[in-house]
Parts: sequence; structure tokens; C-alpha cells
Amino acid sequence: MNKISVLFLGIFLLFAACNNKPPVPNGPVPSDRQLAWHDTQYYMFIHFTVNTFTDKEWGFGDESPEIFNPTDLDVDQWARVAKEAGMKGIVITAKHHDGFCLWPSAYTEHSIKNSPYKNGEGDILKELRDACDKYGLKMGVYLSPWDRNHADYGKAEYIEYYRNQLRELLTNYGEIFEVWFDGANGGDGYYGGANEKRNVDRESYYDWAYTWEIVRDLQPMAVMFSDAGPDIRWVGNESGLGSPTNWCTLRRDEFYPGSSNSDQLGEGHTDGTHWVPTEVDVSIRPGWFYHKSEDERVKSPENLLDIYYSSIGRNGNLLLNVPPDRRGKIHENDIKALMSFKSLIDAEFETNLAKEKNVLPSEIRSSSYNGMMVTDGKPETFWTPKEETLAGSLLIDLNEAVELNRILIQEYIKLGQNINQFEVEAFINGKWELVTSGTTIGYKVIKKFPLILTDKIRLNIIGSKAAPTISNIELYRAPGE
Ligand code: FUL
Repeated sequence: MNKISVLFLGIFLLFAACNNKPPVPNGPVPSDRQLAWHDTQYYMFIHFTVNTFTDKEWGFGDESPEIFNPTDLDVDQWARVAKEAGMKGIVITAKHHDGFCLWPSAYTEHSIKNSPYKNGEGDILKELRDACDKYGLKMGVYLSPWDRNHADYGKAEYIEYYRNQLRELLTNYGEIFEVWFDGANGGDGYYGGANEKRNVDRESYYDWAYTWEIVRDLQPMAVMFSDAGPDIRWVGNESGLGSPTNWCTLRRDEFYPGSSNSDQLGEGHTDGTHWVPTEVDVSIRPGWFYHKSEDERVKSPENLLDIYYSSIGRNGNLLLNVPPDRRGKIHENDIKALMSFKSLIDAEFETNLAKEKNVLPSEIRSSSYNGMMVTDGKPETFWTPKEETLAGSLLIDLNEAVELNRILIQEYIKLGQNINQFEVEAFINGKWELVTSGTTIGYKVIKKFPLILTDKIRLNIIGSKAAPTISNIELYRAPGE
């Protein structure tokens, strides 16, 4: 080989090596704790406190611990139900706005230790830990910043109290996957007998930056939820509705827990500065706490399936509240709804008809990022075109005509979220027809469309902020039309 050939070969090899490297991430990307959280997808919210016994939604804070008296508390049942329902974790109201603690906190008398439950020897957080471990579930805690019982609420002393409680919860109960900071804050309450209204400056009172550091220090893998994240954000409503356009990115510094601009939380921001994806929290009943009067108002399995599509199907996680009753058990009606809901989900996604099918991409970055990467079932492999290409298509050849009415698409979010417009076409009677379209994708989008018969599906990515990545496409024929 002469010198020129060697030079050309060298340039060629260098070029090939560069293209084999993954693209450079664009914008904010998820942390490891956020990636683990994305995979958690569907988990249970437990609202349980004195309200269960007073029939209220917000306790005033003057409730006697003596009223907390579940007759047949069965935390194991909660976890069993969660597991059988297909959930991956449980987040519990360790303390709601009334200030009553479900664990024997060393910092207050307003807790389970002064209740008749196990003669004051009980610890529901400990019971939940054991049950979660038994069923292989993750455990999370809700510690209400607003405390209508505490005499110091509104003063600096309360912040120390709040942090001490957080330390207890994050030290004594094993690994915590999520810490829930509610936005409801300040107003009237008992406040140690003062019975008055106490308003706080939501933005500054709690000195959140410092509180967040405590969580990072004690539970590095825990994600923190609030309007402002820092890790995951509220979706902006309590009806189970994710936004069809849903950026995992947010201009986070414009928010704080309980911010007033929550109307932007559903969509997030295409120019977001941080990765802060949405969690959709909704109750299986009208209220967050158990009320006998709502026993016949448990959401139907069909309604829950709609919520599945508008939460998980729109790039969010689903935190479904299932409040235990006065026995301390999940009510039969709720269990029935949850199990039928599970059967509906299983039927919707029974057989992935795209699995291992051939995929023809419009172009590839290199052979490591070829079309087959989207049907190989491996979340770590993905298709991507050349670095400068902001659009492209993936044609899935199904070999034979099959009926279809659902598509599931995932971006490779480790490199950021970029796609902002896509269309799905099917080859029907000799021509391409549009079957569905959308804006953002992110971790996961699931689209329904009317039943079609086709042997080829094409995903067209029309707009993307950087070279698009797709890690997974699944196709289903769900029951019905
Ligand atoms: C709200 C609270 O005020 C409700 O009681 C409930 O806990 C819900 C999940 O968050 O902000």
C-alpha cells in the first residue's frame, strides 16, 4: 500500500470508529435514580391516617391519637394486592397535613405510639417495609410539609422538626425509592392549641435546597417529587391526565413546591434546564382517604384503563391511590376493580407483534444503531441516524398481514428527549395510510388507533431537536375495534 492509501484507510477507520460511538447527549438527561424510577411505571399510593376515622380529607390537627384504631390492620394485604395488581411499589402518607405520624417518631407525641393500635407499640412504616420486602416492592414516603398539629408550624423551629422526621424516615426503614413533598401549605389549623391561621411563604419558608440535600445524603437513589421536582414533577391535576405533549424537561428553577404556575407542569418545557418527568397521581375513589359513602364510587376497570393510557401512555408514571378502610384493609370493591384493571392491561398488551421483525431505517449512524435495535426487546440498544439528521423513518416489515390497533414507542432517553413530531403509517391496500400521530415520545408513548389489517408499519419522525433515537417499538392487537 502506498502512503496515500494508508492515509485514506486511516481516515476511513477513524470515521467508522467515530460513528460507532453513541451520539452526544442533547440537553438534560436522566440520572440513574430517575432511570430506575421511569422503569417503576405503576405503583400504589396509600392515604391512611386519623382522617380514615373522622371521615375527613384534611384533618385539622386536633384529632386525638386515640381515634386511630384500625380493627384488623393488614399491611401484608396492601402489598399483596399491589403485587397482584402489577404494581412495583407503595408510597405511604407517613404524615398527612393533620400531623399524625404512622411511625413512633421520637419528636412528637402526636403519633401511633399514643393510639390503641398494638397498645402504642405499633409502627406501620416498619410493617410496610417488611411487606414490601416480602413481595419485592419498592417503598416510598409522603411527609406533609404542612403540619396543622404542630405548635411551631410557621416558625423556624418547625423546619428542624420536619427535617428530623425526614431523617427518621430515611434512616430507619431501609431503601426508599421516592420521597413525596406535597404542595398544599399553610392555612388554618390547631397548631398546638392556637387554633389560628398560619400562612407561610411557600418559596422560602422550607429552605428546600437544604432539605433536598438531606435526602440525597441519606437515600441517594430516592427520587423527590414536588411541583418543582427536583427529580420528578406533579402533572398539574389529580384526575389521571397526562398531557399529550409531555417533555421530561423543565425550567425547574421557575418552580417550588406549591408554586402557582402549575398549569405548565403537564407539558413541561422543550427548553427545560433539568430532567424532571411527570408522575400522575390519582385516586381510585373520589377522595384520597377512605369514606364508606364512596364504596360504590370506586373507578371502573375501564376508567382505570383510560387513565393508564393518559398517564403511562403519555410519558408519565402512574401513582394510583388505594386508601385502606377503618379495618386497615383495602376494601373488596377496590380489589375487584384493581384486578379487573390488571386483566384489561394484560389483554391489551398480550402479544407484541413487532418483536424481532425486520426494520428498514431511512438511514443509520452505523451498523451498531441499525433498525433491528428497535424490535430486539433490549432497552439498551437503539436506532439513530447520522448526527446531523433530525428526521427519519423506520419501516417494520411484519411478514404477513396482521390486525393492529396499538403502538408503543420509546426514545433512548439516556441521550435526552428530542422528538417533537411523529406520524405512524400503515401499508393498506397498496398504499401508505396515516393511522396515528403525535408530538413528544420520551420514555414511552402508547397510541391507540382504529383496527387495521396490514403487513407494514412505518414510524416517521418529522421533527426532533437532535438526531432522534428510538430504543423500542411494540405493536399490539388489543381486544375490541
Ligand atoms: C394534595 C393533598 O392536599 C391531598 O390531601 C392529597 O394528599 C394529594 C395527593 O395531594 O395536595
